[in-house]
Amino acid sequence: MKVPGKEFTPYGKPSEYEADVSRFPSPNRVMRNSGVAWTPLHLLEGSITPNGLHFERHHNGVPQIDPDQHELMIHGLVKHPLKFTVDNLLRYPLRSQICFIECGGNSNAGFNKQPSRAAAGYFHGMVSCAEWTGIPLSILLHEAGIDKKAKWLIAEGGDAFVMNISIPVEKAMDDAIVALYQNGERIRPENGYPLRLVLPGWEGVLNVKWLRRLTVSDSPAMARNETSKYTELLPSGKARQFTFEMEAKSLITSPSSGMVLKDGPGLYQISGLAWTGSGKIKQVDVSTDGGRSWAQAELQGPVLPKSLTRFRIPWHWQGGPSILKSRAIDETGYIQPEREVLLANRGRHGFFHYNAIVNWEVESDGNVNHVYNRNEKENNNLGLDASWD
Ligand SMILES: Nc1nc2c(c(=O)[nH]1)N[C@H]1C(S)=C(S)[C@@H](COP(=O)(O)O)O[C@H]1N2
Ligand SMILES: [Mo]
Repeated sequence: MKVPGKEFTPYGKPSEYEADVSRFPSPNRVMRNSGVAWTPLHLLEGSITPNGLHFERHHNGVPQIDPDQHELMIHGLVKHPLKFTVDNLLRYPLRSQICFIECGGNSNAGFNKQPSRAAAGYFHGMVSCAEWTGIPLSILLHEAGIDKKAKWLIAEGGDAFVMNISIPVEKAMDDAIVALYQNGERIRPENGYPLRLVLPGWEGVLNVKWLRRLTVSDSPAMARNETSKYTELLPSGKARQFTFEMEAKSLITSPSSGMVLKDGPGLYQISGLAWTGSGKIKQVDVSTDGGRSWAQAELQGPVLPKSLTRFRIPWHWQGGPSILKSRAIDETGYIQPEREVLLANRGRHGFFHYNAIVNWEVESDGNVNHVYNRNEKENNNLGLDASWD
């Protein structure tokens, strides 16, 4: 460079050459403001999601909330109903926690009969990881003095959907946060500005954005998003409900679907993400021969509970066709299942909590594609098209 560079900027942006690194808004939305925008996991490294790329899932758009007008109310089965402005809340002791948020509908294209042609992030990118800073909800509940009969909290958002959902009091008293900051700056409007609930390790839908009300109750609300949606219909005809914790999952982000190994045979690095709502990831195994043999990947430390954990392993690609898989094991001993095992247990009407092992096939010409296991019998030809909801 022989000439002076550009001026200072008040708020930095990625290089103009990185314009393709963007969220992917869901197509085929029935309503313009209801849907998702996926995080481009395949275009990112490390384990923290930049704020502008955190996935978005809204049921009726992003409300514009003036923080000076916003209030949070805690009432119901409490001794002292309380109301807080954002300024009131900022005087409380803050706590930061890095954790992932994952939509229960993440990866549910895996229920489809045909493998998804989408890039890894535009198929599995309803998960992101950030450092959330806010007030432990237990502090506010102690101040309100919750009744012994209290079992549930009904959390309500200030969006036009007026999202409401029930949260067990134990989780609220354990590690729930009323978050104000996301990766050091105030939460982005898309992710809940000025306030959201963060329930580390629990299903995305419980992390109520634009939080305005917590009603302490002895029973759940039986709201739309815990009855008709975010429950999983099983082959028995019964549905699982209140499936809060996200089970262990992993995904190779590079190389992954849609990429091309342009340089031909030789040494590559396999890199991916693993996470579990149960605590820490203990081990990630990687196979390059469709699951016949496995090797243990290196986990990037520090391995944090309920957070995205980066794993990496070198791979010498011989040039022939090869099927890459990753398999997460968490500290409870839970092992990420193969797709046929998940489908045998859960059927294909469930839509939510799809966490099966993912296969990427590297073809001889270096093209990478999503495939299902060769031996898998498509014995359940229901032909469902999974949705993000
Ligand atoms: N108020 C409100 N909160 C909400 C939602 C919503 O539509 N309205 N969507 C929920 C769902 S389904 C998910 S997966 C997460 C997504 O959080 P994010 O958009 O910050 O990634 O927010 C949850 N909280
Ligand atoms: Mo969700």
